[in-house]
Amino acid sequence: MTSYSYDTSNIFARILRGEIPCKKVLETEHSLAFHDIAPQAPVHVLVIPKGPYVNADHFARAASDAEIVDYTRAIGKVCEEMGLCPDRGGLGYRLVSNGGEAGVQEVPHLHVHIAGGRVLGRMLA
Ligand code: DGP
Repeated sequence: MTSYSYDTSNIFARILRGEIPCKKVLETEHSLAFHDIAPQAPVHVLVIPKGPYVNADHFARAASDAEIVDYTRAIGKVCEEMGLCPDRGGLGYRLVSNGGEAGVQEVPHLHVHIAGGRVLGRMLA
C-alpha cells in the first residue's frame, strides 16, 4: 500500500502561496474559493482547503475536524453568495470533485467544483 504524496508545485498550491493570481470569492481560516479559469457554467467556482490534501479521500482521512467543518461550511457559503441556494430563490447547483485517473483529476490538490447559473445536463459521461 502506498500513501499520498503532495506535489507542492501544483497550480493551486501556487495560488495559495500568492505566486499566481486568482479571482477570489471567499477566504476562511482553512479554505479558499475562486473562479475557475475556464468556466463551464455561468457560475463555476473552485473551493480548496489550504492544507496539502490531494483529493477528497485523502482529506477525509488526514484533515482535522476543524478543517473539515471549515471546508464544508465554505462550500455552503459560496453557494449562498453566488445565489444558488434553492431555498433562497436560486436555481440550484452541482458539486463535483474529481479524484485520480478515473475522475480525470487535472490538479492534484483537493478541489470541489461548484457549478450553477443554468440548468445543467446529466453528469456522468
Ligand atoms: P480537475 O482537476 O479536472 O477537477 O479540474 C481542474 C480545474 O482547475 C479546471 O476546471 C481548470 C481549473 N484551473 C486550472 N488551472 C487554473 C488556474 O491557474 N486558475 C484557476 N482559477 N483555475 C484553474
